[in-house]
Amino acid sequence: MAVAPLSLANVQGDILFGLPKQTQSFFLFQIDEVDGFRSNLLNLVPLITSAEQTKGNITEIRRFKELNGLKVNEGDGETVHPDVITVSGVNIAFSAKGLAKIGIVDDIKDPAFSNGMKNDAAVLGDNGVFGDDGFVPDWDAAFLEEIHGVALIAGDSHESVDEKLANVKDILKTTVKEISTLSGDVRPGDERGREHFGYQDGISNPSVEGVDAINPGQTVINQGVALLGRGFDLNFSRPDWALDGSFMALRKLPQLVPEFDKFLLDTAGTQEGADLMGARMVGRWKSGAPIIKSPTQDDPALGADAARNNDFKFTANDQSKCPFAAHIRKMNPRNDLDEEDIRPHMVLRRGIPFGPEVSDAERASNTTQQERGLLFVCYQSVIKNGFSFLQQSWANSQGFPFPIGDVPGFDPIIGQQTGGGVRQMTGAFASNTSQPINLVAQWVNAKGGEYFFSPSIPTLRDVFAKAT
Ligand code: N7H
Repeated sequence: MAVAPLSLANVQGDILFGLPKQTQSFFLFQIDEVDGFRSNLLNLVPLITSAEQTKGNITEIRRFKELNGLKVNEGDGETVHPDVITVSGVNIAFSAKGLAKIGIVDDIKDPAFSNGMKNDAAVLGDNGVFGDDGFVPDWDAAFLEEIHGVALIAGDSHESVDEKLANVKDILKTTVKEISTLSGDVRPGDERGREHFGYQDGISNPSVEGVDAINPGQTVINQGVALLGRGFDLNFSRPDWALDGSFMALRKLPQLVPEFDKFLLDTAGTQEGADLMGARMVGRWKSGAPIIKSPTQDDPALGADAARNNDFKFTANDQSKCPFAAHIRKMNPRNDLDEEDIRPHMVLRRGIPFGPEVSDAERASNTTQQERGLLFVCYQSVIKNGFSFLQQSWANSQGFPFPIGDVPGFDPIIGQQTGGGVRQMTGAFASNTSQPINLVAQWVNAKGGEYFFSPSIPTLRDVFAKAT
């Protein structure tokens, strides 16, 4: 049967556009009472924000920002200015155990989803121990529990998000048990849009064919790389109810910010050198300017210009301007690989920072005392092509992107191996790119996560929910 053209009204908003957010909560729950839950879900469906609504919200926010000369973020959802536009959105997604609990037969054919992220943790390179019962990752207790689902609530302020969350809880009532609620916030002031190491985030996301406008340099992906049951994804013969859903990978990724900064300063010797080395590790300066276009100093005008900040390619077999292992080169090896070999691995990133700003005491002692980092979220139609592949086969693989010459080493930001051990990369020193550097510590250490399925709104209403 031919599939009807994509309707944005059917898809959950976070997938295709990213729910606009100043703050976001992730309500992780376990389903206690199945019939009650399925019938309450019917009442929750009207609250679920579609891609169509999200697109409308983003258009409104952008218009406001342009009129008021405020910075527009491209790519990773849109940040809302607090107290100006009131907007809050709700999405919901289920783990494989959650589907089993409500009696949906998991014939979706994604082994990583069906096994859950905990069973992927060793392969992903997370810290942990191998015991009699297999690998136990060094994760927060909440993520070691059986998680059935997550409600995502994003909005302009804590007030509106808390109100919406109370609304959701009120609808689901006692049919669910709260496991934990994670909260993230866009960083304050000039750090808006930046992750905790200080780099502008949310610049590069692929454009989904027929869905959004294309910025210069942006890769266009087939709808089936993001959504199940369409285009490229038709290769996987999914059940009908999977159409227009997407797999969501959620990761809690604490970052050791003062430790990272100290490493850069100690290794490079001067603040200027540290800034350059940090930019070479990320592949962009803190402003977002790509180092391949501005190799010796930051260029904030370039970083802020959506027409130019994503319009570049790397030079194959050459890391003089940008290391092979730089985070954005590992994650999107433009020109190291043919574009058609990169496209199936592209994900839609929708994360948000969490935790407080670094305090004076932490800066002075070069030691993290309060947990902060990234609540990383990405969507894809095949987990082993998307998140899991990027982490395992590109970030953690020392040879990737397999240039002629120097061995790239680990992605210095997220590359990892279970059991620790030495992490190295080449290309960190601009003056001698073949010189390997010992990365000494790992500054991002996963503390949990799960794979979820974010169903279409019709599937939520007609298949997952059930009147009693
Ligand atoms: Fe990354 N960082 O601060 O260094 N990331 N990331 N990421 N990331 C990107 O281009 C960061 C993580 C991707 O198309 C930027 O939007 C941090 C995971 C991809 O050119 C910055 C963490 C995975 C891209 C960071 C983290 C990815 C990307 C530049 C964890 C997937 C786009 C801003 C704490 C497995 C590449 C931008 C492209 C960009 C950082 C995690 C993937 C600054 C701190 C786990 C695909």
